[in-house]
Amino acid sequence: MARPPSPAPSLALVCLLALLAAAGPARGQGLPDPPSQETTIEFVVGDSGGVSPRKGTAWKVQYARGMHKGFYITGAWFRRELSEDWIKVIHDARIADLFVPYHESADTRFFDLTGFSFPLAEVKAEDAGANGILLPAFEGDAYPTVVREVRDRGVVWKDYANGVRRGREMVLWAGLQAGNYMYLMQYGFQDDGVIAFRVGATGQNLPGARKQAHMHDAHWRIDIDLVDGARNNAMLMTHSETTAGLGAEDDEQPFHSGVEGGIDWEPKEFTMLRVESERRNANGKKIAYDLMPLRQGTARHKEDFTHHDLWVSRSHPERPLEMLFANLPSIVRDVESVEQTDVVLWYTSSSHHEPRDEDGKGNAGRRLWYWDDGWEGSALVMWSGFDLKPRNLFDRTPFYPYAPPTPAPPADAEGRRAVPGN
Ligand SMILES: [Cu+2]
Repeated sequence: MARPPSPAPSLALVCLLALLAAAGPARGQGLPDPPSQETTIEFVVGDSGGVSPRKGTAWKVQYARGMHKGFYITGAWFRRELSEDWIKVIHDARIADLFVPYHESADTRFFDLTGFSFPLAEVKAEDAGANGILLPAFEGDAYPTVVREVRDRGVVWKDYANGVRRGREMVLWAGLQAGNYMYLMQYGFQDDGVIAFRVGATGQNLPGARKQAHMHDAHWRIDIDLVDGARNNAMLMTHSETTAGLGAEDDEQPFHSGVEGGIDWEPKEFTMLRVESERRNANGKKIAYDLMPLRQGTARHKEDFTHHDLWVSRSHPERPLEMLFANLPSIVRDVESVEQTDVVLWYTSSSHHEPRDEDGKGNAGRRLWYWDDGWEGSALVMWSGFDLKPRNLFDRTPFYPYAPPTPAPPADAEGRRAVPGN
């Protein structure tokens, strides 16, 4: 049972947050928006799967940190095969805001990204773990803030004929030091072309409201540029099935009748967004990516930018308010086309934080001021996010050891070839 915060802790909280916000960007972090950096990874076919001359896949990723932006992606390109050219997937992908409304106090509704000047936290060897490295500090920064890990992500296929393959991913992450709280901003670039977008909420519960339940809404903005970013189509995928019959249908339609807008995620429809390019794979199918939600629940608050879960808009980098999630209802008001153009996907993923004793303990640590509760402990990380999953990007199962193609039979003098079975 949560209790309403008393006036005194609220005042202390405001003072603490103001101090933290003021102290934030100066400490060890120089430029407000240092230049992007780049990292690459090659996932080689190796022993378990693949036929010569297939060598493997690769990612090239550009990333940055910035004021009111946290840690974000400024470009991502994928190679289906090491000998092929890069295929562009992402122009810019970021958390546009972190909105944290508390359940019981009307004035405790934080915009943790755009409302404060929170810095990225320093990372050390113990952050990186056994399979990680610290990426070089951004220009002007006194310490590194980004970890790059190469993780085993478990089995990606297993079948009766050709054994099994374990997948890998390159994970880039950084912590946004949001006052008492910490957000892990994480992007996983997988060997099969999937990008896993995750935000983890951890750190110390709010001083003055340690036990008060609240929502951590991550508002994502994905400017996808698939192959040719100026010519992408936004589609809506739905599934329909009732308990009255045995059949079911799946439908693909232009998103929101082909124009900007916001829609709701419907659990029984398996709602997802699809972005199609004009380029086709070897089977003649359009190369696309699906935005696949991973959800524990759907947050709705008074604020109108929380009234839908999935939005699509047209990219307008020249408009300064274009990056603000809270401005989305205005951004889509002119209902521009989202067909054959540069589209932006917006998605909200939420973690509902109901405090528990595992989050920490009062009267356990040093008191910072007279009425301080002497809190010690850290809320265990809670994740939310989504996947961007390729569709018909490959011509066949990645890393599967298909047999080499059967050589064509010799042609006769007229150029005719014998057809097997005839
Ligand atoms: Cu929380």
